[in-house]
Amino acid sequence: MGQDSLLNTCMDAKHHKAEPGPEGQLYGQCSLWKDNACCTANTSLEAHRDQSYLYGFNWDHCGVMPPSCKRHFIQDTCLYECSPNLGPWIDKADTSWRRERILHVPLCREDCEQWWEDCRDALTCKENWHKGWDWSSGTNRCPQGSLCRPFPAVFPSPSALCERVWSHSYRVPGLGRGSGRCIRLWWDPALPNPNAAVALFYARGAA
Ligand code: FOL
Repeated sequence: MGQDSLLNTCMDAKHHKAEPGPEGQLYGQCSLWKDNACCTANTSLEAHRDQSYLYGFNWDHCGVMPPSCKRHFIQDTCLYECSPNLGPWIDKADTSWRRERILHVPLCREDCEQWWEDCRDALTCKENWHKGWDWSSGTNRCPQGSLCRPFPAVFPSPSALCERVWSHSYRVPGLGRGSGRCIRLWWDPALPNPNAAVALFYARGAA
């Protein structure tokens, strides 16, 4: 694959647009991507809802997830649905609900550390949130035999959380935000998307 096809592209997944483009308004935390996005305005709104139509996923499967923690999962949803800069890490997926996935996106250390720290008081019953839930009620419930435990017991380190929760969508290579070599979940909304240059760097290496 040439480097151009890795840049400014959307994965072929459940809710992604065919091509990235400007969206006049994206909702809330997803507004960082409004200049160029793979998500529609409606997807950005749904990204902020509990048990949204996107995946019917229940963050509160072990009691209410603290808002300080939930905002990181919302931000992850925004990046996953909206980012046009994940091309170098798009991989085939053989699941019913998407043809492509992201694999081993190098997430900046600070973004992962803050996520883990802000989720210290949250509870979960599973390490991999992609598979193995009980969906019989229409939303994900903890499967029989899996107990709700504090996040630090399920995810002993920041990288354990970021790498394992979504089946290695991310890796955390220990690169800092300033390196220009890692993907950021958060940035100053007054600045342009810093991840475009990161994708360019990795697309060149992969070409
Ligand atoms: N964020 C990131 N960074 N990467 C992702 O891959 C990602 N994926 C989702 C949300 N945010 C993400 C989508 N989440 C199921 C569970 C979670 C989910 C999508 C679908 C689900 O239906 N799980 C079933 C198995 C379905 C199947 O594999 O066919 C289950 O057994 O629980």
